[in-house]
Order: sequence, then structure tokens, then C-alpha cells
Amino acid sequence: MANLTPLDQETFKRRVQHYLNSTALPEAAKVSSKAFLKATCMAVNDVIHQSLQDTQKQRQQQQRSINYLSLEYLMGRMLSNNLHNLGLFEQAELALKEWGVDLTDLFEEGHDLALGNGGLGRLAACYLDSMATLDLDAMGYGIHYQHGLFEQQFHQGRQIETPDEWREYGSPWEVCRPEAVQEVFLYGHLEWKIDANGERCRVWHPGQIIRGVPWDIPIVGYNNQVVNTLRLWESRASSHFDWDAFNAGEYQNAHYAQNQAETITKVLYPNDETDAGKELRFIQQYFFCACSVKDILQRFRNVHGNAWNKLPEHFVIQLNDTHPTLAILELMRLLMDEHQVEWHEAWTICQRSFAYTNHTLLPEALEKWSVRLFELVLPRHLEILYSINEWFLNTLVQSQWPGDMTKRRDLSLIEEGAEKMVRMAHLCVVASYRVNGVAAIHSELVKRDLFPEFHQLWPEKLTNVTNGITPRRWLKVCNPKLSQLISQHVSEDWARNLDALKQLNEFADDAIFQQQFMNVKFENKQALAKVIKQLTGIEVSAEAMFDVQIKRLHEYKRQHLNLLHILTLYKRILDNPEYDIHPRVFIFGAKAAPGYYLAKEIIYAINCVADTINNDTRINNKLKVVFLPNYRVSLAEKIIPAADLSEQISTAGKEASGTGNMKLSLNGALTIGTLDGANIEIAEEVGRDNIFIFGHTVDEIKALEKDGYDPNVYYSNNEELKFILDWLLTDEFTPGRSGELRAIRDSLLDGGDPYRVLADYQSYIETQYRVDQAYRNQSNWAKMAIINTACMGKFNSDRSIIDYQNKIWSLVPSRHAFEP
Ligand code: DL6
Repeated sequence: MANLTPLDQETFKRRVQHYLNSTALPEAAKVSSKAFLKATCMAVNDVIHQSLQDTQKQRQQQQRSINYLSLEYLMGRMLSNNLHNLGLFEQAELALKEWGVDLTDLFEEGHDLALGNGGLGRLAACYLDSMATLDLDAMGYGIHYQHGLFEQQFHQGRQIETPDEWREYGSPWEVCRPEAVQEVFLYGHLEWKIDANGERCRVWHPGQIIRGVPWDIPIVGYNNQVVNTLRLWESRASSHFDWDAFNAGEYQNAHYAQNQAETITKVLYPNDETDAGKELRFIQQYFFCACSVKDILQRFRNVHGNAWNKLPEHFVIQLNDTHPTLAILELMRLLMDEHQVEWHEAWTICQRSFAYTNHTLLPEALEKWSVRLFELVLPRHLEILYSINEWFLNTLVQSQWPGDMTKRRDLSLIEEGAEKMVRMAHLCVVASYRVNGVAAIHSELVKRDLFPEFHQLWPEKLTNVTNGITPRRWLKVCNPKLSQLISQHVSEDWARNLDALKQLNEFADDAIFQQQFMNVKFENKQALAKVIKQLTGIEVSAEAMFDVQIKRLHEYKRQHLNLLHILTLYKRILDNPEYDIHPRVFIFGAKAAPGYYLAKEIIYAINCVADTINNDTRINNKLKVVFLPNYRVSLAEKIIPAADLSEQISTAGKEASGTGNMKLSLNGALTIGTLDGANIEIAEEVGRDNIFIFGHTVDEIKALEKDGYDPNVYYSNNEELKFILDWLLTDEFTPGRSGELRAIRDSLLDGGDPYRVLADYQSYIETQYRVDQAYRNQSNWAKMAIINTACMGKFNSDRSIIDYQNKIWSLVPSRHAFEP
């Protein structure tokens, strides 16, 4: 198509009409909203694909290409974001209005792209947006899961999972690229051979060959006509089905290989808690790494030929957590076995090309794969891993700690034990030239507690890049009313330069602006109240305080601490019907991993307590509890603009960063939180007067452990706490079924309270009391909320990407940096 930008309303309408004509059924009496949605996306795609081609033409070859490898991308819905970033929102709105179609209603027809579990996947999506906005030559690589994160329903209060069908009827944004299909080898055996030069070489005879088919999703930069690509790999059998078997009537057998191959990318792995599916998950990781690395080498070769030693000058590969670690071994294998690069040279290339982001300190989330699985699925990669380990232990570790066998054992890439395991994080650190944590405190803990020896070995290697969120989706798109108000008071394009929000500080004391700010919040709360009614049947008043906790369900995030507060208030009101509290609506959104027993018990308990409280007329609507089902990006976009209070209450030292904390604060919610993750930096930005901090610090939590933590002490010494924990043994919230909620109490008392909920209980209750008092002074609350919005410039994901660029991607380590 000819250059289509700028596109006026009339032209846009004509294009939508064109696609309606070519895609909607002519005899349909009334064109369905789905058909309108599809035609609108196609009209937008015309613009996007033109810009994609222009972007590719204009890219400077000297620029280092960033390759972001992530097993997860939580993209959400794309239409609204794309329209905003292209500057086409108004044209589209007006054009559709002429058919009587409301654009906002149309968005609701779109399906979330939920190819991720939580924070890590959403972060990757924000970073893609920022990389395009900053015009970086960046390519995202991931998996084209047939089913993304499961859909959640509640059945009698319990979580039920059903498959996500995001592309059941096709997805308008993706384009299949058969010209970039890759082959992936699995299983098989190794052999020594003599090559053409008379050298001994290793040959891997694979037991299975899979095809990786790429689907490209365009990533539109904000207001700059740049379009990058997210390339997602889908697994297919190397040949179609067995024609002979089919003709012989063996219908199941004919499809066996196809089904087996397609299983690899069938589902997003939702759970790391159980053993089930480990081999599949391992193969999934390798499949994605192999396709991506082969693609990167092909792109390099197209421009630079076989000058492999120049790869690090032109490409950097960012590993989003340890999930893509196998890319390191795959690059080694390809360079050595397919391109005849000598071991040391190949290893130097790897060490100059990879960077790794650590997202967790939780031991159970630090990946390890058994040597047995490696031997079975990737025998050649295991051999390469052993060679790297030998190099690492015999050169670096030996020269730093000569003869120290304990250090050798602790730092080895292989953990000895009943079953030998490969430590993926160790491999990432050894192979990468930079390793970053995701918030200041987290990065310090990575140095101090997780990798102290690695920090000693390479003092420059470990660094910090504090996470960020894109202000496009998380303010401009999701909160149009606040965006409009801000634009009336801020002179710059704040969606690009979020620091400009600082100008709002001038209005923090202005009674008129405070009123306008609170009016927007009120209208957003009314809109959310409607959604709540629609999804749960529960009536809530926008006059109440909306207290929000939205995130994955995990004990360390402590949704059960929030529940203990709700029970405390309920008990107080029952004891004293005059108990003075501003009405509150507690709003939860969270999915629990399907195999995570206690997380599911917590959901059940909250739903049972909600049912009791919401139907108890004695409390006079002072409390309402709502658990919104199927929490996802598009639901977050409705909840966040309406939140008054943001619950960020993890055990200090456990939440690496958090990003929901940033989104809520940006939209004018005040935080109640611990000194954990990015909460600390949020407190620094907004000032301690504008945030409610409570609980033990990281060092205090450590000290508790040293003294021998005993949760029973808190239980015995606090009458109120004792009562509410014992309440869980009764049938108060599960009439006729006593003790159904006891799992929470058991984990806190008999289970040792691993996340120190009881240690922080009293401080949390007292701080919540301060929140309640503060909310009654609406003018001061408005002032604090405005300051929160004004001070979020630091958490723009554009700033994070500039940090990545300055601290990591623009550095091309010298090849001598890695000589022992
Ligand atoms: O960095 C993104 C996000 C952080 O904001 C969260 O604090 C952290 O828990 C999350 N980490 C993971 C780790 N999963 N694994 N492996 O999701 O990353």
C-alpha cells in the first residue's frame, strides 16, 4: 500500500469498509462486532506494515541489534494501544461512530494475548513498547503458545482452570513467516568422526527433528512511526502426517508425530511447583532457544557473512531470567559444530554476546535441570556444558581460590547430590558479560546473598536496572480521563517524557485541581463498580475506599495478611456496630498456579469470607470484599484507574521489584507496603509522607530467623490475632463445614509461617488504621495522590531501557576481557 500516514477519518472509514466488504458475509443482516473488530485491525495493520518496512529500510547497520529472549510476553489487547501509539485513536473513533459502533465497546471483543504468567511477562511487553518508542533495533523472541495462561473461574469459591483460546478464530496481528522456518534436533546419540581437514569432530545424530514456524507480531512505537517485531515460534512435525498410515486406515497413528511435535508449544507452563511435565518444559525451552539463536545467526550472516568473531559487535542477546539459558549452549554448539569455530573462540563470542536479568531470589524459582534429562534430550549440549564447567573451575575458580574444594563445589555449574543437577543461573552468570537485578535492593541482595562469589570474581559484572512500566498503556490508554486532565496541566508530551508529570506538584495544594483529580477517580470507581456488578453480582459504592491487591497469588505476596486485616475489621464491627471506619471495598485479582495447594486455599478462604461479609446486614455495608475472576491485563486496565489504596505487602526481601506498585501509584493510588523491591524506590520518589510503610525490613526479617522464629509467640500474645486465626477453625465462613479454612492457620502456626505474616500483622493493622484516618481528609488524600502521580517519572520503562542501553547493550566487551 502507498504511504498511509497521516490517515484522516474518511480514509480510515473507507479502509474499514473495504475490509468489511472482503471479510464479512454479504448476506449477514447486521455486521457483527467481531467483523468490525477484524476490519478495524486490518485497516490499522495497513499502516503498521508500511511503517515496519520503512523501519527496516532505515535501520543503520552499525547499530547493535538487541535480541530479547523471553519465554513469556503478557501483551494484553493490542488494538487500543496500537491506535494510541499510531495517533489514530480519534480518527478510528469518529469513523466507527458513523456506523453507530462504539470503539471502546469494540475493544471488549478483543482477546488478551496472555502468553505469560505475571510480572516477568508483562515487563517484557512493556520493554518491547519502550524499545520501539526509543527506536532501538530490537527483536523480541518467544513462544507461540496455542493456549496462553489458563482462564480462571470460581466454582463455589474455588478456582477452576479452563484453557485460554486466544486465537480460536485467528489473531489479526500475527503474520506467519514460512521463509524463516527453523529445524530443531532432539534426543539421539553422539559419535566421533574425522572431518574434511582430517580433524576429529563430534557429530550429533538426533532422534527427532522438529520444525519451528515463526509468527511475527508488530510492535508499534509511540508517535515515531517505528515498528519492531516480536517473533514467536510454533512447533510442528518435520513432515506432515504419515500418508501411507492414513490410507491404511491407521488414523491415530498417522498423526502421532504431528501431535507429539505440536505438544511442545501447546501450553504456557503455568507451574514450577510440581515434577509433572518437566521434560516437556525443558524441551519447550530448548526449542525456543534453538529457533531464536539460529534465526539470529541467519540474520547476522545475511549482512556480515561468516565473520563470527564480529557477532558481539552487532548482536546482544538479553536473557529474560534463566528460562532461555540453553541459548548459550546452543550458540556454542552451532559455532563449533556447524561453523567450525574453535572452542575458545566460540566461548569468547558467547561471553561477549549474552547478558542476563535475574528476577528472583526464591530458591524454588532458581531453575535446575537434571543431568539425566540433558543426557537424554541434549547429549551434545551436556558435553559442551561440561567443557565450560571445566574451564571455569580450572582457570577462574582455581586462580581465585587455589585448592579450595568447597568453593569448587559451591560454584560448579553442576550440583552434586542424590541427583546431579545443572544450575542454570550459574551458567547464565558465567557466560554473560552483565547480570542485572530488577530493583536497587534486589540487585544488592543478588550481590550480597545470591552470588557473592561471582561478585568477587567479576566486580563489574553485577548491576541494577530498576524495572519500569510503559506510560502509554498504563496511563494514556487505560485512564483517558486522568490523561486528559494531566494534558491540560502539563506542557510536554508526558507519555513520552514521564518526568514532565513533576509539573503536577505545583497543583498538589490547589483545591480546584484536587477536586478535578478526585472527580476523575470517582468516575473511574463508578465504572469499576459496574464491572464488579457485572462479573460478580456484588453491589459496591464508589463512595467507599477501593483497597486493591492485584497480582499472582503467592504466600510471599501475602494475600492472607490482607485477609487477616479484613477479618480483624469484621470482628471489630461485630463487637461494636458503631465501630468508626470509612466504608471500604477490598478488591482482589489473582490467579494461583494450578498445582499450588495453599495459594488455592487462600483464594477459597477469601471467597468464603467475602460471601459471609457481603451478606451480613449487621455491618451496614462498611465492608465489602470482591474477588474478581480471571485477572489479566485487560482487567488490570479497569481496576488500576479506580484504586485508592495499593497493597504491596510482600515479606521484605522476597518481591524482586513488583511493577503493579508502579502502575497503581502512577494512577493516583496510595501505597501501603513493606520496604521491599521497588516499593523502596517509590517511597524515595514520593516521600515518606505520601506512602504507608510498615513491617520488618530485610535485615530485621533476617534477624528474626537468627533468633529462631516462633509464630506461636505472636499468636499467644495478641488476643485479636488469636481470635481471628481460631475463627478459621470454626464454620463461621463455611456454614456446616467447620475447619474448611484451616490450611491457612496451619501454615502460619504449625507450618512455621515461612513468610513472616504474623511478625508483620500488628504493624500492618496499625498502619491500616492510619490509612483509614488519612482517607477521611479528602483534600489531603488528594494531595498525596497527586504527588504520587507526579513523582512516577522514574518508573517509565523508557528510562529502564535507556539504563539497559547505557549499562549493558552499548558495551561491547573487549575480547581480552575474558582471557584468564
Ligand atoms: O521483574 C519482573 C518481575 C518482578 O517485578 C517481580 O517482583 C518478580 O517476582 C518477577 N519474577 C518472576 C520470576 N519468575 N521466575 N522465574 O516472575 O519478575
